[in-house]
Amino acid sequence: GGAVRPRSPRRPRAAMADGPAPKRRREEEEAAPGSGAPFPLSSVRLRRILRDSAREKAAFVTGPSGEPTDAVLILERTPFQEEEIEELLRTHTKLQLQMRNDIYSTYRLYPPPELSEIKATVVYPATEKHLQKYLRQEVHLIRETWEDYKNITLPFIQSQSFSIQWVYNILEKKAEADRIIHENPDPHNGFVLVPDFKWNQNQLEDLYLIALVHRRDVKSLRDLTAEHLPLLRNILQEGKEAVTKRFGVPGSQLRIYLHYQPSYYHLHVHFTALGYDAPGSSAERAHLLEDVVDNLLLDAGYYQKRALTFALRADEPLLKKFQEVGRV
Ligand code: M7G
Repeated sequence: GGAVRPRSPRRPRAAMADGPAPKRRREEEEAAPGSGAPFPLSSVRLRRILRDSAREKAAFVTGPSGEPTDAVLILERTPFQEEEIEELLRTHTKLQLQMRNDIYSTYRLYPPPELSEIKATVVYPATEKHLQKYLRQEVHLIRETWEDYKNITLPFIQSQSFSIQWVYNILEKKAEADRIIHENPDPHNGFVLVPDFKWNQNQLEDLYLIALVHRRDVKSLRDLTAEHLPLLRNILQEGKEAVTKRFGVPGSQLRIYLHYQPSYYHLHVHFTALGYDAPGSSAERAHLLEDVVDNLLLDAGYYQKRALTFALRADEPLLKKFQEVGRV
């Protein structure tokens, strides 16, 4: 399809765009992981809106599906920092009245460039699965028993899941090495704590970090047994300490949890600010690490016994597999 024109330049949107134009191919190759060259944003063309989210204030763009130049671009406004507000009031370039009624009035306020930062996340080259991930769709709840996991989910994730090369790059210090907040180098019970790429580290309101375990044999919550308790306790204790030390946020203001299902099948733990309504912190996806530890103490095989609930998008192939056997 042709390019979709933004419906309103001020509203957040989600879109698809063409990948970089072919004449920029050399530049793209130079923009390979680790090269440091910026993504050639000006040669991207808007193709389709994937998601238009007021909450995340995000835009998504990509090239023609199936082509090697596919890209997903996420644009989002970041929260105000307190000290920026005075600066904004002093230096705004224009204030345009929209409406006035009694004691109420609304304006359009135009900030100077240094106060109008937009966080841009690029996935390039993006796979079809990335497009699906960012496409807003109807969702359905699945109640997955252990049998379902073994017979349906596990074979599926083994054939389909996202590459976790980016995780190995962090663990091997080939990427984001300068961003590491804390590391426990033990190959069995150690982990690396880094800022999640959803967080720009400008303000603590949307603090988001991720702990990636060194061992590579744990795919998700489903694999956890009492054997993993020392690892999980290290993440909980050292992770909290490191965040408090670096960012001054106490453990009592952190939401520390795992996703089930995750997008990436290498065990990792999310650390988000308690006051931040982080995407994926909903009841059908987030499992508090402290609860996970308690459950494993009660029963070493807890996560190989109980059913787990999660949501799947309408056109995800895994949903089809559950539908085929009458589980949805
Ligand atoms: P998840 O629960 O597997 O999937 O979490 P989700 O993305 O659907 O939540 C993976 C987490 O890793 C997410 O919070 C991502 O934002 C984060 N993440 C993904 N990638 C590809 C990167 C990356 O390259 N660097 C960093 N620092 N974080 C990432």
